[in-house]
Amino acid sequence: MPSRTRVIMLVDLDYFFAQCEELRNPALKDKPVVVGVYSGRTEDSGAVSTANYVARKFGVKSGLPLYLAKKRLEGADAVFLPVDTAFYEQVSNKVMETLRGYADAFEQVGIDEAYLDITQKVNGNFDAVKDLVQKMKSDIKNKVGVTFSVGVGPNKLVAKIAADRQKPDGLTIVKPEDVQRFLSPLPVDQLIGVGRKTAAKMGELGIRTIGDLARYDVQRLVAIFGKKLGIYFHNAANGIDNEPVQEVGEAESISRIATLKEDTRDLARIMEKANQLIEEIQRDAAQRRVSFRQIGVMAVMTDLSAKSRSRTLEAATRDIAVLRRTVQELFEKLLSASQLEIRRVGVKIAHFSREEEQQRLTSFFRE
Ligand code: DCP
Ligand code: CA
Ligand code: CA
Repeated sequence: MPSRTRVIMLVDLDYFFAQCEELRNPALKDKPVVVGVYSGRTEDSGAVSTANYVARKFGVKSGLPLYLAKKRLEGADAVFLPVDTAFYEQVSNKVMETLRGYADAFEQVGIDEAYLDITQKVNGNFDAVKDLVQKMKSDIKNKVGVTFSVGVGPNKLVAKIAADRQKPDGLTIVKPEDVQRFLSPLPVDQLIGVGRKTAAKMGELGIRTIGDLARYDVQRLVAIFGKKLGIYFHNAANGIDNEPVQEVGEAESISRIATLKEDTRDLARIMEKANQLIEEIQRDAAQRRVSFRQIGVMAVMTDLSAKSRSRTLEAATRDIAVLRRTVQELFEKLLSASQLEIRRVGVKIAHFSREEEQQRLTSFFRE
């Protein structure tokens, strides 16, 4: 097949969890907003999931311990919120549904990113991309109310790096003839697969930028990093990437969350609500014809901190009895790790496989 120039786009939603919180409470917009995972040991133990751009000005970012975030934001009228994955997934689903309509091929990666192959939509013409992106941006602003940043290039690798260049609400287009010039000066750890350790090792070899890596002898890279990685590094640094944009086919997880009639630590009451959620999840999973390997529960405690527990099964299942039993065990565990009462409960299944891919099914949903 003759290789034709592709036009590939990466969409990455801006400060996603925090933007979702602003969406349902616009009064937050001008304040520093921090979304965190509260580990629950003490009031401030846990880490920042993400923060809006107002909070980032204070040096608050993903991964920062919450107590440090609080310290940096002292007196700034900041708002701290627990992660609400179910809500963020709703917002994400709406965005993805709309984005899909703009693509010849669509591939969601994670909750806030997607690749779009738009080659045919723009007739292979990079000069037509800007108008299309502006249309997409205002469409999603109107329909869902969120902003995102976009990178465009001749492949996924370039699109991904480009999307990081201008944020929030950014757009960076790298035409095929500009790829070398674009990549060359960037630090080598911008490439997927070059983590801190690899970057340090490359540094010892005198490789600091992607350009350095592109010029480095490929045979020596193979000798040092092995055949697969060595060749990958060489190609990536030269902006070569032939990975197609491919539909994943399934959402990554199905989850439900609900508020209890009153706060409680009574397992029977918790399971009464959880069983309702489990039934909804089962229906959803059956419709999509998926089995699942991972089961998770989450709870929002009286103090609004969020806790979660999950378990990966030996093999994929769609047995509702397994789901019920595991959910109960996970809630038992969760309760024993805290003195607090539970206010909201959530159940989630993930790690899907399609029924067709499975051997003869050994278990069916029991009603
Ligand atoms: N996330 C998290 N913990 C991390 C990193 C991210 O929980 N250490 C979650 C929260 C983010 C979401 O994943 O909102 C998406 O991650 P991104 O890296 O895309 O970061 P943001 O969307 O928050 O910010 P940006 O505007 O830089 O894309
Ligand atoms: Ca993002
Ligand atoms: Ca992202």
